[in-house]
Amino acid sequence: MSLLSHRIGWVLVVACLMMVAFPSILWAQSDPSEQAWQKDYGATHDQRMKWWRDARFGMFIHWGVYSVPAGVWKGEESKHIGEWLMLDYKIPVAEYAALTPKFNPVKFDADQWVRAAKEAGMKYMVITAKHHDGFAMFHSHASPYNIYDATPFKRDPLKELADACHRQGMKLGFYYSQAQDWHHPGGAAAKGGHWDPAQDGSMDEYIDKIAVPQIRELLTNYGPVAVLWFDTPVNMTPQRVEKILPLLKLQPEMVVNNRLDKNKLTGDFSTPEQKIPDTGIPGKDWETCMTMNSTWGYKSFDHNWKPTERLIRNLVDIASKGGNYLLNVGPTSEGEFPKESVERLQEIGKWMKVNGEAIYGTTASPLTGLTWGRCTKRETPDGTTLYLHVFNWPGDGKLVVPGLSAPVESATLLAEGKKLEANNSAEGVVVTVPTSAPDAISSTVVLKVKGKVEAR
Ligand code: H79
Repeated sequence: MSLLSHRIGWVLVVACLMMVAFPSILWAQSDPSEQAWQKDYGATHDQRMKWWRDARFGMFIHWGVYSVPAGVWKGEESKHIGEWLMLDYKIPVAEYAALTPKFNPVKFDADQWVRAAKEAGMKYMVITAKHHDGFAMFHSHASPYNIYDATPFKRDPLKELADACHRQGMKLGFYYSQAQDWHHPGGAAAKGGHWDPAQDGSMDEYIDKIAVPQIRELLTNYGPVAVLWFDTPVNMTPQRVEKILPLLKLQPEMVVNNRLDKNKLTGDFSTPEQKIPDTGIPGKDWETCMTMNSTWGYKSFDHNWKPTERLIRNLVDIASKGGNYLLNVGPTSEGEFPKESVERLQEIGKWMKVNGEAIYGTTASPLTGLTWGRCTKRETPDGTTLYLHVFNWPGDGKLVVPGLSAPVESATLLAEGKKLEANNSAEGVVVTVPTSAPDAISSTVVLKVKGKVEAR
């Protein structure tokens, strides 16, 4: 009996040592879904997500052969998102494919795109490698329906972009429509299914012959891939998902979004589209993707541009809830960003140069319901820094942080480094601020307090 308990004791000691030496054991046990989809990964979810959580801001790029019609089909202006034109008008496969000779984006300059993202303060970019129209924006050997083989361009923009990202220190991700493919036989189609017999075929064969080899190409031929972004898992059965999962290990540091399978069992982060969740998504990493006008793929007549103020305040709002902002650009068929996007990126960049510290590497606000704006947080070994993002500058020169009782150490205006007076009071912390706002869109007050500040 005592021998048995002795043995059990040793087993426990060894188990504890294992958990200390290999904490991923604990992590894998605590999250069975992750254990299932990424067993044998070198890095854990938290390790792989570190840069992504610090980044907070990225660029989405929707670029494809749909930039040629640019939302117009046979003289009619489509009411819907530009990259859905083929489904929208049920364009036969051959007729849509006849657009490819007109796609010659000679003005494409990868370094210029990366520079525009970088100057806007974005830390990563995710570009459509293949959207639902099935057209690959890279030199694929799995299908000749790609920009290298099927257009006069005869270049591989993803290779050029990968090299430019590498040169400029930008993380690169690929969007890949794994399920919907309106060109290759067997690919899925949402909303009513196929409209051309050329689309009919076995989806399993499509997965084997197109999706799997193309994902392998993307994860093999372009250097480090930081993000893989799947979309619309129409008819993605567990068996089909199983064929794609092993490929993810080709990039063991990569993070993956949650749209590979219908049940969202895989993925490192959630993906609210065109909306910001009211209170973030507690306990989850998430990224809001959003357009600057009303379309992802370029539409020549979409002038519904969001003002820069909206875009900056969205970024702040998202950071205050612990999420990332993936802001879209839809380049033209000549290979250029629309000038409205360039202007906005530059304006955001100007703001980020001053206020970036209050965004990068911060976490969700412990304070909510702030009438004047938002808050982000950074914990330091000796206390907490709260970044107060003030949208509505107080006319009376008193900025009140209601309910905050942690002892104030200092308050400064981030823009000028100017020291401000701040005091604890019965209603919370009161900061005395200049009468006019340093920035009409959002000004940052840096408030250092003692100890931790937890959400109430
Ligand atoms: O890639 C972008 C979109 O094309 C894709 N996800 C982002 C990132 C996306 N997939 N689905 N949706 C967006 C929403 C689908 C809307 C639709 Fe429709 C409503 C599809 C069919 C009906 C709009 C209206 C497009 C065609 C008709």
